[in-house]
Amino acid sequence: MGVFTKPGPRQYPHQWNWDSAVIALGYSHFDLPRALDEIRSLLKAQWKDGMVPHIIYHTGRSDYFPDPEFWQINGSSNAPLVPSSGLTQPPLLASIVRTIHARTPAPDFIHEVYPPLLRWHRWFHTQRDADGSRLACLVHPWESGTDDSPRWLSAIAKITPKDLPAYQRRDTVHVSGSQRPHQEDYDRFIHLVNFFRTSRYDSATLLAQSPFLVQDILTNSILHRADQDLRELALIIGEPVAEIDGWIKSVRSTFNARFWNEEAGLYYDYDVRAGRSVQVNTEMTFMPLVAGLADQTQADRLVAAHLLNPAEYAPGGRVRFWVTSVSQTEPAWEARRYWRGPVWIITNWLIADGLQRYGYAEIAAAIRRDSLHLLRETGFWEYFDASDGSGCGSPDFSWSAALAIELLAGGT
Ligand code: 2M8
Repeated sequence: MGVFTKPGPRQYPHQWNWDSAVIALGYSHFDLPRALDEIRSLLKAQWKDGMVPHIIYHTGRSDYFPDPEFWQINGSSNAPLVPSSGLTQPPLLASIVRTIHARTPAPDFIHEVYPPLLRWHRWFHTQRDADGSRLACLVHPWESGTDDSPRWLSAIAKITPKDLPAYQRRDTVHVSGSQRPHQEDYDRFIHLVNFFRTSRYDSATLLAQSPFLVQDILTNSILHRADQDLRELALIIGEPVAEIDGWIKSVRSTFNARFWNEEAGLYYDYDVRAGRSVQVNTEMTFMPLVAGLADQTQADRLVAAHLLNPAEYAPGGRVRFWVTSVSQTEPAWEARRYWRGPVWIITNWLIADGLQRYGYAEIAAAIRRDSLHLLRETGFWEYFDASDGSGCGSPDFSWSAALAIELLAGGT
């Protein structure tokens, strides 16, 4: 679209946060200026408090719902000039910027984007810190990037939608409803947005009162890895690192106590509102490997007992391809409903990266091979049925294409 790239031509006609980070990585292989522009247009919508929003509507309304007006972000004094959503998404960006710079040095660009990146990370570690741990909280399943995951079912089941604004769902126009969230869950998503806009997106109110408040292993792993990459960017341009070191130290000292379940040998999300661990086995359990947050014994258990188990994740039983997004042992597992079981190229890429760090190069290679096989045989789909490899969701999906380039170039 000139300065930004749609995740999918019809289903997702605006700019999305973590999609754009990955898309920029794809562009960087053949058009560096275009990659940097993608990142610039994402940061252009940064809120005054530092949040980088999850959807940016550079081109105004479309047939996507929620439309820009629905968010009512002007109720907040922090809103940017560009229309955006009032939520964020997993902060992959600092890591992507570091990777791009490592391949093709772009020091002026680092000078340009370091301050907004630092402010975004600071926002996560302060405005979304519910307990002084520096772990980030999410207030909506959309912020997790995996909104339909069964890991959110117990938390959203407690939400009873009330006084819902009139709205017309559009996500089932271009993609079959059987591959999209259930209607009762969608109503809960809208109930939450309605609460946030009434609260004028005030962070303190959200932390105190949002009916959905979780500490999530995907976001916190990505953030912790991104903090380490942000630190490297700071050193490149001679900026102080003490504040970042404080976040890194604090998260390292609390992450395992909060998320690791010794009995199951799995990482679980934590429902802050309910004050308990969410004992649902999804592929997010492997994400702490991306950030170096597991010790080798934990990593070995995750791999031997879970990743290699055909009853859970390994190809061989019901699934033929790495890595089903949810363990097949979960009652909510579904082959084709999004974030309930299908294979996603973005999470495959992240898991392979984590495995490589812990000495599992062969399994990492198998996951990358399966990813490329699915893309080659089926096309650039948004997600794939792990049992037969067929494509689901949006066709011509941008991060699938971007990661095909990255994987073919041998990137990890
Ligand atoms: C999906 O989420 C959007 C809402 O943000 C949707 O369902 O309409 C998720 O897969 C999310 O991770 C992704 O960023 C977005 C665009 O690809 O689609």
